[in-house]
Amino acid sequence: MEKAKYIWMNGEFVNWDDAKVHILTHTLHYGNGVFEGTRAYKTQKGLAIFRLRDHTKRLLNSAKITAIKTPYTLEELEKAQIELLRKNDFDGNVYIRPLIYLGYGVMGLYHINAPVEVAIAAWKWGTYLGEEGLEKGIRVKISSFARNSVKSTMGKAKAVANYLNSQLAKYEAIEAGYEEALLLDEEGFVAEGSGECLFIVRDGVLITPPNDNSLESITQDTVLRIARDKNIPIERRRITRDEVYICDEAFFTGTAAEVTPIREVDARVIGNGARGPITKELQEAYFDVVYGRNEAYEHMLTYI
Ligand code: PPE
Repeated sequence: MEKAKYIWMNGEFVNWDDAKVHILTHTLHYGNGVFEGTRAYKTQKGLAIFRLRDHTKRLLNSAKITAIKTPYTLEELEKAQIELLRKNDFDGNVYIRPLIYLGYGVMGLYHINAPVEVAIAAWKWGTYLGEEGLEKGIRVKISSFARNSVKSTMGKAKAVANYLNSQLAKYEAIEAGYEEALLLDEEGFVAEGSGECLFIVRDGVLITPPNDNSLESITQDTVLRIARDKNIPIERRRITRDEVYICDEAFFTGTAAEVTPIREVDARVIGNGARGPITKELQEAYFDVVYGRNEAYEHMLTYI
């Protein structure tokens, strides 16, 4: 990964190489921490953070869900992210990673007396599933892991602990020669990718599952808004594995993955095995939005 100059830690800008933690950091042992992933794009008017408020709100909500008291307000965290990008003086697109975690000083599961720490890093991060994937589509495997049960882990939180499951699903898919995993829920309905939400297209209708068992994805929401503006019919309902096999088009959405077409699932070719026409239209429209080329969506951008 490409280093940047500074990382924001608890209100201060620290040199990248000095942004360290103690080995008895509570989160390292027990996994209670929450994070965000936000992108900033180099627009014609300079670097702009996409949907900063929504990401920062979700960060604070995640902390609320996992019973962590964040010592900073929404406004303070937004300001910290903006200042971090200004200070680092990036010359390209950036990925921002705020992390709220429990620090050093208390051991044992009862976490409430552990110090709450906040750090924000940002670095230049290119395409998540490859430049070629964005254009030609990726190959996906239905995971042998079910998405975390809503009865035990809380999927509305972008919680560190939830990502053990995602990590193992991703690992399994890659070891099997695929590029990404698609997780079903415990009943067998599509939940989400290891770090993305799923859309399919059937007979011109755009279909994506409700967020019962997936992260409340900001990219999914953006794509749905774009589709509504384009009068593309939308269905929000559960999808089964076999329905994914026989759909006309499929794609993943996520901050990191952006809009990534899927060309194959479990050795079944999707549509004609390339990026489908509706996928292409939505992908291009998404890039127009994040790069500030669509005035109607400019309110979603925070210029640095
Ligand atoms: N589901 C999961 C499990 C998830 O992690 C993400 C984001 C999404 C859906 C899409 O959410 P949104 O970014 O709001 O559209 N995954 C992040 C993690 C990437 C990583 O490997 O780290 C991301 O895209 O930033």
